[in-house]
Amino acid sequence: MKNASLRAALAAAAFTFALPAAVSAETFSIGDITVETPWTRATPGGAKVAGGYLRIVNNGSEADRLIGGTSEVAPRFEVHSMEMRDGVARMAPVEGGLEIPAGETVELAPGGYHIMFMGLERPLSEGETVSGTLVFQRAGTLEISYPVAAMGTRTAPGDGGHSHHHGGTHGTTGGHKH
Ligand SMILES: [Cu+2]
Repeated sequence: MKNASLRAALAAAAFTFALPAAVSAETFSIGDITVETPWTRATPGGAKVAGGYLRIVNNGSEADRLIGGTSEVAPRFEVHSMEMRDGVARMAPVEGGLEIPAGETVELAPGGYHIMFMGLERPLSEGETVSGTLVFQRAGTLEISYPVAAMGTRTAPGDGGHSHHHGGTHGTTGGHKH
């Protein structure tokens, strides 16, 4: 009896931990460009910006550039770099587009390059999906969608990052001084 209930509890726990993976890791392609696991995350009410994260693979023999895009939740789309200076995270728009060298993969993730949806028209809620486009100089316009992960998520849903320690100093909006 004890065993059975323990097993039931374990099964329930396994089910709970399996849920984040249900936010499926999607892949989108156009020409030589493949975009893997786009995601964004929930925002506090009143937030004016949200970050977009994904991996861009250039399977071609020539460099391409991510030069713009759109989203259904904000009028402006920017690609930013982020670096730590004097212990403060600073973001800046990437001038001239983000280069994706031939045969290489460029990762947009919290703490580094990222997409920024500027002038957010409404908060993003965990579990919904935001659609948008990415515009590449060579490959053209690609329609993608971003599942919305929980507020404060640091790694791509489905990438197995659940066990990471989430430091208390990572604010969801603290570094965004736009
Ligand atoms: Cu930014």
